[in-house]
Amino acid sequence: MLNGFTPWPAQFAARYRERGYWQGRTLGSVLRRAALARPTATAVVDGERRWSYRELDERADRLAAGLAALGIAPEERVLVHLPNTAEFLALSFALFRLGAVPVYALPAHRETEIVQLARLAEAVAYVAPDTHLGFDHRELARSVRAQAPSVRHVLVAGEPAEFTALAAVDAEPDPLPGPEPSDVALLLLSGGTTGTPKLIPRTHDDYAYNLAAAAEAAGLDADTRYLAALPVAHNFPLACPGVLGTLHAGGTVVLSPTPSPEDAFRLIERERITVTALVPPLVLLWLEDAAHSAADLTSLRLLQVGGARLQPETAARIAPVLGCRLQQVFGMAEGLLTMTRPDDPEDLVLTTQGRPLAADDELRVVDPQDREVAPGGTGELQVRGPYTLRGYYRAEEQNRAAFTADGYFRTGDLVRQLPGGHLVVTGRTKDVINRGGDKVPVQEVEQLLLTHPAVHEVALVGLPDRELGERSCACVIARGAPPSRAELTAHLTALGLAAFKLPDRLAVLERLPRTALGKVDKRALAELLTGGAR
Ligand code: OOB
Repeated sequence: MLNGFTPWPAQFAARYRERGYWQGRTLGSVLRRAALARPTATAVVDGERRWSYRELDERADRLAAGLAALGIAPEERVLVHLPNTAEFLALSFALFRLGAVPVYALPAHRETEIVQLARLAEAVAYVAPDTHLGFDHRELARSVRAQAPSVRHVLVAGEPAEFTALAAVDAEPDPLPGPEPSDVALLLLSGGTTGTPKLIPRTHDDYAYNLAAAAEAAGLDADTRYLAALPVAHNFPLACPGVLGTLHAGGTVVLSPTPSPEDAFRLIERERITVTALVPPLVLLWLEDAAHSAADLTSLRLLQVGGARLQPETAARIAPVLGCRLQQVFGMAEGLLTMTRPDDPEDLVLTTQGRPLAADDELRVVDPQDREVAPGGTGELQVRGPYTLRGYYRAEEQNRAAFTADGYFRTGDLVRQLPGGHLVVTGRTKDVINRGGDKVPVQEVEQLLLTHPAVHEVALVGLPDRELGERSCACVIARGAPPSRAELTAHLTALGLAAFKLPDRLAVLERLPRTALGKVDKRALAELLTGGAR
C-alpha cells in the first residue's frame, strides 16, 4: 500500500465491497474490457488522429512496458502535465497498468505549482508537451529538474530537446504483476485551502465506481460521443463521467484543444458530439456564440455543468439555445458527486445541484459547532462514502482539521438539502476563491504577494462578478510607495504562478478590517469594496 495513503476502515471497505460499489477492478482493466468488446470502434479522436479501442489498448501496454524498462516502478509517482491529447489517455492507462501513480497537474500550472507538486509527490518523472499555447514546457522541465531532485526522467510529447521523447518510450509488452484494486491509482489536486497544494489519493476500486456510476447517471452508452472541452486533468472531465466514463461505456472520446466555442462547435458538428461538460462562465460564452453561429449543434443531447454555481437564469437558456438537456453537477476532487437526473422535474434541474451518486454517500449538514442543523437548514456539508477520501496524501496535520473523528470530510461548502435529497449549494466556509470553476488558493497567493517588497500586509478576497461568479481582489497595505497591479502580477508571474491565480483587482488600503479575534474580516472587506455596508 502506498505510504501516506489513509485507507477506509476495514468495516467500511467490507460494506462497500459487499454492496457492489467496489468490484475489484483496476482502471487498466476498464479499458481492456471495452477493447475486447469493441476492438475496432473509435476510442479517441485528437485532431486528425483516430485510435480504435484496440490501438489505444495496445499503445497503453507498450508504453507501460517502456516505462518499466526506464526503471519506473509500481507506486512511484509520475507528474503528468499534458493538455487534451491522445497521449494523455495512453499514458494514463499505461501508468494504471504498471501500478505507477499519475499526479495530474492542470495545463495552466506553472513553475510554482509544478515544483511544489513534484516535491510533495516525490515524482520520479515529469511528462509534458514540447510547447503548448506558446509556452515551452522543456524550459519549465529544466527548473523542475533543478529544484525537485526526485525527478529522474523528463518525457516530452513532441520535440524532446535534451530529454526523452514520450514516443520513444516503447517496448514489447511483458505480463506485468499490476496493482491491486484497493491500491492508489492516481493523485488529484485539491482546490486548495492551504498555503501549499494537497493531493487526493483515489484508488482503482473507488475511481472505477465513480466513473461507472457517473456514466450511468449521465446515460452514456456505446453511441456516446463525448467532447472533452475542459482540461482532462481535472476530475470533472476525467471521470464524472468524462473521458474515462466514456471509454468504460464503449463510446468515443473527442479531445478539444481548448473549450472555446470556435474549437468546440467545429468538433461538435464534425464529430456529431452527444455529451460534453462545462463550467458556468463557458456556458455563458457558448450561449452567446451559439446565437450567431452557423455550426450544427443538433447532435448534442446533454450538457453537464459544474465546478461553480450556475445561475438559474443561465440554466434556463441552455435547452432553448443549445437544444440539449442540462445536468447540474456538484463535485470535488475529494470524491462526492451530486447530479441532477434525466427524470428530475425541470425546476430541480434548473435550481439544484442534484443528489448524491451512491446510496451509501453519507451526508450531514452541520453548524460551526459540528451539530447537525434541522432538516432543510443551511450549514456546512460533511460527507463520507465509497469514493470520498479518508485523508489527503502525506498530510497528517492538515488531515486533523479536514476530517471529523468519525471520518467525515469537511467540504467547506454551505448547502441546504431538499426533502428528496437534492442539494442547493449556497456558499462556502473555506478560504478559496471560485473564479468560474478555477479554484484560487487564497493563502498561497497571499504568501507569495507578501514576498513583494512594497507589500506590508495583504488579504485576497473574492468579489462578485457577472461572468466568472467571482473575481479576486488583492487588498494591500503598502510599505512605502504603493505597488501597481501590473507590478504585483509581474512579480507573481516571475515566481511562476498559474495565470488564473493572479489578482484581478488591487485595492491599496490604510488598514484591514479585523474581527473581534483579530483576524482579517474578509466579509467586511468585500462589502467595503463592493460599496455595501460601511
Ligand atoms: C470540481 O472539483 P474541484 O475539486 O475543482 O472543486 C470542488 C469545489 C466544491 O467543493 C465547491 O466549492 C465547488 O468546487 N463546486 C461547486 C459546484 N461544483 C463544484 N459550487 C457550486 N455549484 C457547483 N455545481 O469543481 C468538480 C469535480 C467534479 C465534478 C464537477 C466539479
